Amino acid sequence: MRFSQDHIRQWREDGFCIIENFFTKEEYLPLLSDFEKLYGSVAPPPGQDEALVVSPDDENLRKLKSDGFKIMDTLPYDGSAELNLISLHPQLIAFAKALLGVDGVHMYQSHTWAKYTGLADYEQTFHCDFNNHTLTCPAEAEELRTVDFIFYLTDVSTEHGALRYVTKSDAKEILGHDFPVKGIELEEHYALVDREKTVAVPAGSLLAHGIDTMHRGTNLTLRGGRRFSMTVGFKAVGNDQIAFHTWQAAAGRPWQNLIPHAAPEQLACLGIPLPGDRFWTPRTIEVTESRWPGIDMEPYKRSLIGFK
Ligand SMILES: O=C(O)CCC(=O)C(=O)O
Ligand SMILES: [Fe+2]
Repeated sequence: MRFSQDHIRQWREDGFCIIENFFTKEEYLPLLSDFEKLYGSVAPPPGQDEALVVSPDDENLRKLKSDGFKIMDTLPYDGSAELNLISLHPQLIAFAKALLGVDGVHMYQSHTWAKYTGLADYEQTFHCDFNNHTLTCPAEAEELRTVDFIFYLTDVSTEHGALRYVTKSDAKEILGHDFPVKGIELEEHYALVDREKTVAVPAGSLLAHGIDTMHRGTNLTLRGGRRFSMTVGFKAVGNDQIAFHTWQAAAGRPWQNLIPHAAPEQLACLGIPLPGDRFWTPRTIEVTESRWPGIDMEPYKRSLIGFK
């Protein structure tokens, strides 16, 4: 296991926990060439790769903010099987289950995100992420919460747009409540900044938080700097309150980069029933096998044997 009881306790109490070097070099280094292929062409050229200085009344500000979200993709990725499988890494799944205290999880979000110095304004005010994950509010019951992972494929220093956060107890003390729907006044924002912690970590590190935590993105300031990360969300199986992507939303997406390479436990996180589920019959196995050439249906077939 790459996590401990102490990490789980920290996540529950503070809302955040960081595990440095969660992924090995062998796991994250190959993904750098995927990121280069996907985003290398948008990297600002010399001369435009310096810290962006924008004032709050810059009329371009809205565009510069939205530009920051452009250099992102959603699973399945137009890249290697390794890139497609990293957000379903068995240790990530195990950690999500342990944090939520459940036996089964679904992955409901998986993004790549490349940030470059000078490309966009990544500076954010303190916020919680629940607005686009639920129509109600963050849950209190442990198993109904969400696990939102961010992991980094490049080293992150304060000059690489390190995420800042405030622990739940500090946020409550400063704001006088833990009622995230209220929004943050500028004065409160600066009080949170005074108490913030910085996620400056080596490549391969993992940050776990939830949709009820106060955090913010910041600008990259190092000339020619880049920050490659992935954002991955898990919820308990059957938690219909939480959603982000609909994996089935469009035909023709590059699932062949993932499905034939994944184990049943990884596919189950996308909603594909585990072997032994009553969905699987000789016919559904045959049709699924011809839809996804190369998929290993043996475990599903073996689970049928008892049926016959
Ligand atoms: O990328 C980051 O460091 C944080 C971004 C963030 O919090 C957001 O976009 O909601
Ligand atoms: Fe956020």
